[in-house]
Amino acid sequence: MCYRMRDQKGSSLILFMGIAAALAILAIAMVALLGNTMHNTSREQTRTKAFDVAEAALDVTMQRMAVTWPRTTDYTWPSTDQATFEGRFDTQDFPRPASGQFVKVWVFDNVAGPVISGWERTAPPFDYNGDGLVYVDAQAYVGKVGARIRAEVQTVSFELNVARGFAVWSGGTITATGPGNNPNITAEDFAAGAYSSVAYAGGGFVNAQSLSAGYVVQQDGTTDPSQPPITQATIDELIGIAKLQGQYYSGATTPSVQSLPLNSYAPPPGLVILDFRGLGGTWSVKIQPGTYNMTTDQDWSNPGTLLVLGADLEFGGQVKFCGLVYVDGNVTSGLHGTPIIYGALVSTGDLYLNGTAEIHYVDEALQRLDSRWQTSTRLGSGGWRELQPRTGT
Ligand SMILES: [Ca+2]
Repeated sequence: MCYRMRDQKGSSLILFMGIAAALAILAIAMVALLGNTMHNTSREQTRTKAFDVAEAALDVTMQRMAVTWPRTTDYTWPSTDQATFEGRFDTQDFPRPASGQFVKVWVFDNVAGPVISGWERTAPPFDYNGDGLVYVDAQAYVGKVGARIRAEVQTVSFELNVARGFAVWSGGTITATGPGNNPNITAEDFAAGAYSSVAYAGGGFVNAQSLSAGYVVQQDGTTDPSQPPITQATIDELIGIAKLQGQYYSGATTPSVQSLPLNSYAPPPGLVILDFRGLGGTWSVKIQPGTYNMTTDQDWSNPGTLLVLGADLEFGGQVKFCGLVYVDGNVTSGLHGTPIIYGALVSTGDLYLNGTAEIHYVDEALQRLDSRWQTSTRLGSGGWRELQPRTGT
């Protein structure tokens, strides 16, 4: 009896030890598995953080390039911008890598070009071919874990959509006068498109001996000639662009407008808006006698736009301008005024050409205005993809 009890106790002990051993092995395995899982989760969280930083860097770069597209120079973040950006990610949650940069951005063109010393690619770090498309690589390292994104970035341009075919448009009367003076309106490039130039005057023509009768007929037949060639909505949008570019003058800045060095605003951006609306009184912008070459003669590859709102414009000097002149008021050219415009002249009021004015309708110049001002950037059709991050950068 005693032996049988001892045997039973012995068997129970062995069974217990076996179970305990199995449990211990299971516990060790569980701890190892848990540790591994936690490690992987932690690494994945860090990778997500690195990706978020790289994505934020791409967003900031696209915003910066919306204001300043890298046309001709290397694209880099100013050191202050870099410091500000990095300061938004505290070092506790986003530990910095032991070596290399926390975040870095590369820009390179979609074509090969001249190799730039010290640059890792054969494609120049700006829009070398000028097609409004570049690649942006954004990389971030959080601790030892990195993430890198490559995006195709394109410019988005504002389309001016000037109604084509108007060399001169006036909401009032067009007076072209003065013996010995030869105000004339000519069409420069019939061959470039289906548009012929016309002069339209809502109030009719007065003594317009040097205007061909054929010019008063709208040629393309698709646009109502009684409507200004540029809409108010477009003007409002242009004001927004001019403000962004520091080329909008109004209110407190108007005293300086009279002496505005019009010949100094070489394109780009080629946009100046003088706005006198709502100021009370009668305003007139006079271009003083003198020579103002606002464009290279007959070079309409870089046209500009001059808008005068709520004031008259008087050409008192010899002015050469390529692009669109729009005046919400009257336009006069005095005895000494010899405006030469390659593009179009629009006046909501009367147009009085006395000096030796020449208005040359250039359709190509107006076409080019449609891609003149970049308003933003967007991802190109190639979108973005994730790449293997590079160490030691
Ligand atoms: Ca390009």
